[in-house]
Amino acid sequence: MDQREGFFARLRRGLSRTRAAWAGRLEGALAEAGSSEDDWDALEELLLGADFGVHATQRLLASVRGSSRAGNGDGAVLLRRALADLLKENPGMEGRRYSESPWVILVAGVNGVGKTTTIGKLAHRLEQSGKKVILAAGDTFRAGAIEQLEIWGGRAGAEVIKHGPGQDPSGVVFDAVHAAQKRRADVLLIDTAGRLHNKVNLVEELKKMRRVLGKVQQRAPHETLLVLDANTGQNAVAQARTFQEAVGVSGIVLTKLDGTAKGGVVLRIQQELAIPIEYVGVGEGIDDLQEFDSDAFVQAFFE
Ligand SMILES: Nc1nc2c(ncn2[C@@H]2O[C@H](COP(=O)(O)OP(=O)(O)OP(=O)(O)O)[C@@H](O)[C@H]2O)c(=O)[nH]1
Ligand SMILES: [Mg+2]
Repeated sequence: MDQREGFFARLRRGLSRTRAAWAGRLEGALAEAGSSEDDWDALEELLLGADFGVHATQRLLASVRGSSRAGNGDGAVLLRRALADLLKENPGMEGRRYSESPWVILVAGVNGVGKTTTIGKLAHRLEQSGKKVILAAGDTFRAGAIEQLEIWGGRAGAEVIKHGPGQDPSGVVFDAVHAAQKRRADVLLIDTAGRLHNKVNLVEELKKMRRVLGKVQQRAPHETLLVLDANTGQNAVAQARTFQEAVGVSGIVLTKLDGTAKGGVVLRIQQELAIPIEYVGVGEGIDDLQEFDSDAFVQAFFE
């Protein structure tokens, strides 16, 4: 694969399963829609099938039906426009990042969703744009987690601050902020443990990390990114609610879009949670993370 394959091409490839499963059928249903109530029901079924969720599906349908009644053009164009409009309702941070240094980003999520991989990809992107990045090995729980982060640090060219396995993650965070301050790093990315079985402890640990961060650097963490696996649908929404209540979430990273045929989950998550999607993961490679761009998403979904 060409390493310099463009961002859009990667996104398009990441969405290929979704596109193959739904784009043609949606456009087909839209070409019919309007003649009877059954046609709209068929469209609704398709949107639910692509994992847009009930709330977003109703809003999309209302918008398309409204414009269609007003005679505002063909259904497929109306759906794209409605999708793009809804996706813009919760814009991400975009240009508002990195105004303080170190800019501290806490990365959370249940196990296996792609936290460590996302940190590696993000560190690479930042290093490529000339930022100095430090990684904190805050997952001291899972065997091999520290080594995994070190491998990513090596690939991205970012130093890793670590303690031993089983040590208190808040201690790692404390040291990592000091190291980032001393070395004048631009960004500190904090990896955390994501174990499913004792959620209470996980959440308590995250709360403690946040408290420690706030003490050693005002306003830190500047972002708390929650990583969600695009394949988990409704469960992802439930996970986000838990984390949102416990530690606050500034943005979502939606990973493994390339592994799902239900890319509608992007809109569902953004609508049901009212939390911006900041990044999407479209593969396992170091270049397979993108800032979420709603227009590019809509285009890649259909074309
Ligand atoms: N296809 C695909 N795989 C991904 C993506 N992001 C992560 N993965 C894979 O998902 C698996 C788990 O990734 P990790 O980064 O280890 O996940 P984690 O959340 O850190 O897991 P724990 O540390 O065990 O909680 C790995 O095999 C990754 O390569 C993505 O966008 N697409
Ligand atoms: Mg991990």
